[in-house]
Amino acid sequence: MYKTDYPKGFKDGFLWGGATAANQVEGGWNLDGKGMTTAEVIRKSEKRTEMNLGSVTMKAIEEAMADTTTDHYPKRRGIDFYHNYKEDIKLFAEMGFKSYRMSMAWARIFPKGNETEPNEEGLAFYDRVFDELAKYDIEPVVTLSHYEMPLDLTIKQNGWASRDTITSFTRYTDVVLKRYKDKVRYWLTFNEINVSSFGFMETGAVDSELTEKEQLQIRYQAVHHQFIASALVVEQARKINPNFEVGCMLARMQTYPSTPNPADVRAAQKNDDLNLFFTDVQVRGEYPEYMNRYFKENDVHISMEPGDEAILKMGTVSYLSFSYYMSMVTSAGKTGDTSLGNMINGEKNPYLETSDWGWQIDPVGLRITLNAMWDRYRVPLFIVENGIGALDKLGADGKVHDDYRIKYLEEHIIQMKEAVMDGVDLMGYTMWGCIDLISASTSEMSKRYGFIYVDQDDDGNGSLKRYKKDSFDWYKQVIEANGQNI
Ligand code: BGP
Repeated sequence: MYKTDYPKGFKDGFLWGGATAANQVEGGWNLDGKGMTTAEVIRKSEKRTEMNLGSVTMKAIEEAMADTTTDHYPKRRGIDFYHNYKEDIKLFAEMGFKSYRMSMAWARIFPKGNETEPNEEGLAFYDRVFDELAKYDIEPVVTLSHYEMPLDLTIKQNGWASRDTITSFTRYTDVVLKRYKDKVRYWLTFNEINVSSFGFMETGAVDSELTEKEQLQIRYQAVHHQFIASALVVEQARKINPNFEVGCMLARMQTYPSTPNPADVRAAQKNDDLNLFFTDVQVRGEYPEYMNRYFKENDVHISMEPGDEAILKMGTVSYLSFSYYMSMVTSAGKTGDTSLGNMINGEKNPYLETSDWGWQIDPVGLRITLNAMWDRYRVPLFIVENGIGALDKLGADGKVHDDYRIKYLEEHIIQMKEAVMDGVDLMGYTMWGCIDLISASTSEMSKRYGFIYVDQDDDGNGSLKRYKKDSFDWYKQVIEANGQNI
């Protein structure tokens, strides 16, 4: 019997909130015993693109470690959340946040990645943050690894290229899962795990001097190690606290064909499979068949150990989270005009407008993605990143009139609601960069996402004072009404 009714809006307890990552907000990069991370050797002057995510060399790392220039400062200084977290969380609470997605800097806990004992001061910092969130009933959603790892693991074992990194990671996760057992319920293992197939930022493996073929090999092997690590975390979590929810996190790139030509439709389907490969493994617990052919044709050989298959099967996630900023277009043969994108570029979609950074804005694409992912996986979905990077201007009145941001978010939330009415199980929405932070791809401050403006420019000048943007009050109303006001 089919149901004669359908949901009219977001469920009770919907996790409205915002998201950040440790390396983009915290600062305090060398305080209280913290070790250096891979995020802190990335130069501001070297723009990250699909092509150079893997371009960090060992020489560049050595230079960064010795560096006295300011080229690496943005992620080392962040917006000084390390000292401002109380003020920032208070502002989140004022907006009525139900959840706050944040990440932990692994190198605060294990500065060099392989110590036998964790760094107590690092653990104490996150205790303070979680306690502050608890004061306002804000549920933390914690990413265990968001584009960073202890730099020593890169130097000594080439990051996730080495199987040994699984042990380093699960030692860290064992400590934090136990320590925060009663403070955190929602965990995410790797931010945008698919970005590992683009290189250094996610794998922590230096592969810039390798051929393309060798890069593909090392990156997919690194991905395999992350899959195993993630599955082992799910198992650890089950034992430590059965109420834990451990999810995966994908940079979702819904791909459209450039024309109805079946060849283009097939090209788009293939692209989509390469994107969904990661969630196929983490949600379904096994490598999908179509990847066997892809690996064969691209001469990639994944080295697996006996027992790996069983680990993947046992360690499937209980929810699927993803970032959504745009959709992509692809063709089978010739490629049209290029459009810029989040980590990866595609073709221009003539029906869409773009952000100041050329990302194609596509709210309906979010609904398409939500419906398709729900159909494919049937596990609760969580949008943990969505938003618009813009060149906000602080006016003389101390305000930022960001009507374009309100428009962007409103249009996306309308589509989320449509998907929910279609029956999609959506757990929450954490808008990316709820407070202005350092951009992941440009290492700049001027690409702003927040409801809260932070006074700092690309050169690190500014008071770091926080100001509410117009979107601040708008989002507060959305949360208050549980999205029923739009
Ligand atoms: C995602 C990352 C975030 C974030 C966001 C916006 O890919 O998970 O860390 O930065 O994109 O990207 P950017 O900062 O490059 O505008």
